[in-house]
Amino acid sequence: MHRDHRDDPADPLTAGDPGPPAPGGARRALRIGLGGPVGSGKTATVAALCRLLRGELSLAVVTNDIYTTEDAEFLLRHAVLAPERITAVETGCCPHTAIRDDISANLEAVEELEATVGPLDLVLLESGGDNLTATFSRGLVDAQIFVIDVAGGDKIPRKGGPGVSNSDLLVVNKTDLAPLVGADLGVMARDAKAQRGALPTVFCSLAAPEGVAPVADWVRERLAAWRTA
Ligand SMILES: Nc1nc2c(ncn2[C@@H]2O[C@H](COP(=O)(O)OP(=O)(O)OP(=O)(O)O)[C@@H](O)[C@H]2O)c(=O)[nH]1
Ligand SMILES: [Mg+2]
Repeated sequence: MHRDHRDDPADPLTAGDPGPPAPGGARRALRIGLGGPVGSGKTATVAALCRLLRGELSLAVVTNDIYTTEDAEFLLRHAVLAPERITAVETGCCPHTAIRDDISANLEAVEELEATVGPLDLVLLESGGDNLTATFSRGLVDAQIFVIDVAGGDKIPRKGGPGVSNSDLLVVNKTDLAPLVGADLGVMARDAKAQRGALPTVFCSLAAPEGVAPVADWVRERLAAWRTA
């Protein structure tokens, strides 16, 4: 018999998960995961989202790095949020293990943030940079963004994988570099559509002012839907 893993309090995937929200999404913050290959622009996206949304939302961030806390330090150095709103998880293992298989350290980090700086509207969780197969457990995040970049080659959407094909939002970043690396954005758009069907894809350059705007618009839409769920 099929069972929703959220039903099982002993399930290691969801231990500590507060479960679905109360009507109006008031019980806890919306959790959005950002995954994608090394260097595609996940931290840059988190930083830009924080700068754009911090005036309108109560935000917090959890970063994951394998051996360091470098991404959290970057966000702290650039003061994108107050320091108490940024937590680093040092995974010490393959990044996708900590976001998919044993999510306890990340869940603990989110719950600690909710307890210390809450109530929060939104928690962004950045995965360590990984390959095309990384995905977040649905017990950890409510929605996931997969960030790729044009410098990896315009073949990446065609190669598929769960992040490219099934993420709730595919971000194709660094469009400013397309002419320099010979990436055809039209090909990337066509292949992304073929892999994703109706799921949304946005193209952006975080090197441009307000370049994160299409991602922020999508986050606002998700949050509005969460609040009325
Ligand atoms: N030209 C250009 N550079 C970018 C853009 N977005 C990010 N970068 C640069 O790309 C590099 C990697 O960006 P990060 O945000 O650290 O990438 P990441 O995905 O978080 O990397 P890991 O966490 O190490 O996997 C940095 O030097 C950024 O400044 C963009 O749109 N255009
Ligand atoms: Mg990063």
